[in-house]
Amino acid sequence: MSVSVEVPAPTSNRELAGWVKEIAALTQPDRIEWCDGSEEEWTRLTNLLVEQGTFTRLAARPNSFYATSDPSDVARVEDRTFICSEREEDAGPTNNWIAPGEMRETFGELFKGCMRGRTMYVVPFCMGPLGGEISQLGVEITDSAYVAVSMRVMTRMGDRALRLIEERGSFVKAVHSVGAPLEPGQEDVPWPCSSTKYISHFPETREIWSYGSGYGGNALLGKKCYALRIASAMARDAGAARKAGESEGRANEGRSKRDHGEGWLAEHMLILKLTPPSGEARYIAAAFPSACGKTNLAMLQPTIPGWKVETIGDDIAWMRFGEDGRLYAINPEAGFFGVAPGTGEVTNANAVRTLWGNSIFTNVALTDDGDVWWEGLTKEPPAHLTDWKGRSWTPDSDEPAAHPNARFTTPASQCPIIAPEWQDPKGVPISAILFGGRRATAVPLVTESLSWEHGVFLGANVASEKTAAAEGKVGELRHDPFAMLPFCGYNMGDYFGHWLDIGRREGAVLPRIYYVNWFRKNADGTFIWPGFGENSRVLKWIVDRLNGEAKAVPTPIGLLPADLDTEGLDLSEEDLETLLSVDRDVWREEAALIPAHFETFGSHLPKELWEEYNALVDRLG
Ligand code: GTP
Ligand code: SPV
Ligand code: MN
Repeated sequence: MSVSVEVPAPTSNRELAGWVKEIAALTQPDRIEWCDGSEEEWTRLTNLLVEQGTFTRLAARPNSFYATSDPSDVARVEDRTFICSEREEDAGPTNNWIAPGEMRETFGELFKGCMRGRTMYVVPFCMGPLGGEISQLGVEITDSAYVAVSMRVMTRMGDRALRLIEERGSFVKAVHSVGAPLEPGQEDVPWPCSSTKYISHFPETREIWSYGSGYGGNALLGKKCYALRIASAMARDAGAARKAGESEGRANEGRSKRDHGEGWLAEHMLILKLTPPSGEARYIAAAFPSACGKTNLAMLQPTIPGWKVETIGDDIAWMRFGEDGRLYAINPEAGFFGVAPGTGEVTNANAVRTLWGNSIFTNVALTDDGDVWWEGLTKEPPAHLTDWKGRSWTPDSDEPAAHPNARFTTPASQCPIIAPEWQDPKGVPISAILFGGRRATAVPLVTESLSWEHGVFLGANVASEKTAAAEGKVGELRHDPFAMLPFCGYNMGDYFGHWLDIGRREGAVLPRIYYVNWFRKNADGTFIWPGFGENSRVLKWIVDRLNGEAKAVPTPIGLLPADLDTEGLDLSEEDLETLLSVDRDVWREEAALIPAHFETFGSHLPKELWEEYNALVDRLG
């Protein structure tokens, strides 16, 4: 750690040193601190956050802290998130776009002096195991100690990442400010932020600039901003460079040589390891939109005897082809930034056990004896709480005690079922990919795709009811292709094409693709499928299919289970029938929604997806 605006940067990477100097000149912080990732630093910064009133130390959990945000800063701000590609067309119809020149001009003004009165933290980090071939490096400059300590949980942060940056030379530049400069003598607030917000990405120069928010997805820039938006563009460019004979086009400045091998995938996916009672372990990746069950599935406790699930990752997967033609996935993160409400002994005991200490809790409720609570943690709420807005709360209160998007930040290594190979730099070979979302109607419990192309078609048509993970109206149905709608760093039509290209790779041994839906509802609005641990029945069917041991029935939309294991399940015949059948009339209506969705991508939509659409319409008759 070194403190001062004057001291030379503790790095031999001149580009990094120069950039830090440049950002400091622009933002004018009182101090600069280079984060080393040490225990000492964590203790000092968490103490500082307690002193400042951002953190409350939890009496009931070692080395753990409670924070509440400004009530206006609780989720990702999708309408303030921008892809600043040179050409608007490259951002595509699903992203907000601002021309990079214009955005830089705005930031030149906005960031001028924005760190006055604050400390600027320089946070070197590595996404993925340190030194791994698939891993990537970055540096986040931030004026928030909350962000610096959170990055230590969520990424491999500090000296070792800095040494790798010096070895490799290249890194992604990420600048973050809460946008709340302090005048001399002005007192700080526990959660500084600004009503002006920009979460901006420059895919061509691999830069991220974020202003005005302290919330995870807006401020921990290694996560969604880098590991999905920037990384998806890197992954596409790698394939594009290959296609262009590795010579021209996008092979320019700011890109590492490693980008020019072969296309890869940066996805909003959990990774789990599933071991049958007898037999070979399989690795499965699954993409569901935000707050639709990734963390829960990643940590699932099977209800069927003898089956074992272990966790590799709960939110993001990077996948590359191995020499054997299989797709190998790593979890680029080191921690879980999980939805608290609904996480309890019954639904996700493994997450609850992960949270024993060394964790940060944001926008949950505080108990009178210095612990945390949220809806669903226990069946009965405590008699008295302090809610996330700091108000006295009892079970009679009108509002929930925790914000619906309250989150925990916790080290992945603490998960009792973390797979021993979760940090293997080579990654794990993926056998199946699942897509899914929240659908009260129409969509069966599980459908197997007919081919890779059909699987891509299913991914392109993911639709889900909106959740509290982003600002906006909860419950509205929206298309969320591949669960990547808010996270794709380039034209989503081209992204579909990239997935099709992956399938055409010579010698590829591709995962099979499935579509799942845990959220089918009865007329009275209750979930039909019990979900959570019972989802292991669906995973079992999938693995049995991969092994050629389970039967499927062909339907117009794909293959449905003929022999799902329902032993001991408390579900009526009628409900099972609803979950495992296809209503042609309903599906004709579903199919009728596809053309308008596809047309938004214009000429960027691969023709193969129109062919899949036509084939579906034919099969529906
Ligand atoms: P992000 O971190 O936002 O990407 O979310 P996620 O996809 O990891 O979602 P998570 O697993 O945290 O689940 C979000 C909410 O869905 C929680 O309140 C869960 O209790 C609920 N949920 C998860 N799995 C199931 C399920 O199988 N059935 C039902 N009914 N609810 C579920
Ligand atoms: C999500 O919203 O998908 C999350 C939380 O996983 S955030 O990091 O805020 O994006
Ligand atoms: Mn997520």
